[in-house]
Amino acid sequence: MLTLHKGPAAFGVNDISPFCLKLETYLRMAGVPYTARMADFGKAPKGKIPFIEEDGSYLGDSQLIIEHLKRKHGDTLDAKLDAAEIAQGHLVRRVLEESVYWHIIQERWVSQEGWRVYKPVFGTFFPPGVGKFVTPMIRRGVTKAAHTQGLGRHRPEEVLEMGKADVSAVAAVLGDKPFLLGENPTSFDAALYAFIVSILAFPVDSPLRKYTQGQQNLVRYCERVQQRYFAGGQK
Ligand SMILES: N[C@@H](CCC(=O)N[C@@H](CS)C(=O)NCC(=O)O)C(=O)O
Repeated sequence: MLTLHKGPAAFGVNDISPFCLKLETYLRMAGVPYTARMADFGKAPKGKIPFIEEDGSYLGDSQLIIEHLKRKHGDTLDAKLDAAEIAQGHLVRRVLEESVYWHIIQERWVSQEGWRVYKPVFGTFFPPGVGKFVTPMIRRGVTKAAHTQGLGRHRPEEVLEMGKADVSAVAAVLGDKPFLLGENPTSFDAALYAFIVSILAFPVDSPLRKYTQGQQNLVRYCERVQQRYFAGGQK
């Protein structure tokens, strides 16, 4: 049995980490049995979450884990995709993971209002009493990382325009299809759901969240995926 090491559920979704939520969504879409537990970063092979444990071995990185699971269990979700569809899915996934992710970081870690809401939830990673002391230090590190990545150097109105451009591009690719690439879910939907719902669910009324709420196809898509794969409740 596979053990998924993940973050806590919050804000009505199964994980505060979009990468953990992506992997958990994939596991559910592909029908891979698993048990879930709160991650201990000390055991993370790459120092990040999610990671999995199988027969005493640990593997990190959501995408490397998905590739491993495809090899092990077969690839029912993506088997029928042609090269152009795989390329389109890949591009959307990379926009979500490499760009939209940093907007989520801005909203939760850098913004004062976001941090006020996020801090106590993130603090649940740590034993009682410890979170209060370590989270400000971690916040300084994350804010520095946002600066190094580049998004953190821009003015708020510039950041917003960049975020809106990403969200509207993703919304345009989805269009009115039930799933990103057509009638059926593929592995790329795990990323689409995880990153967009992470913007929608975070309960701070930021301009980017309001903009995303205005993309009705994305909102309905997240509701559909949540209903189909997470209606049984959170792990
Ligand atoms: N490429 C990795 C990214 C995972 C990632 O960035 N996870 C974040 C949480 S959402 C993390 O563990 N950050 C801790 C750190 O960067 O030290 C994946 O796909 O799993």
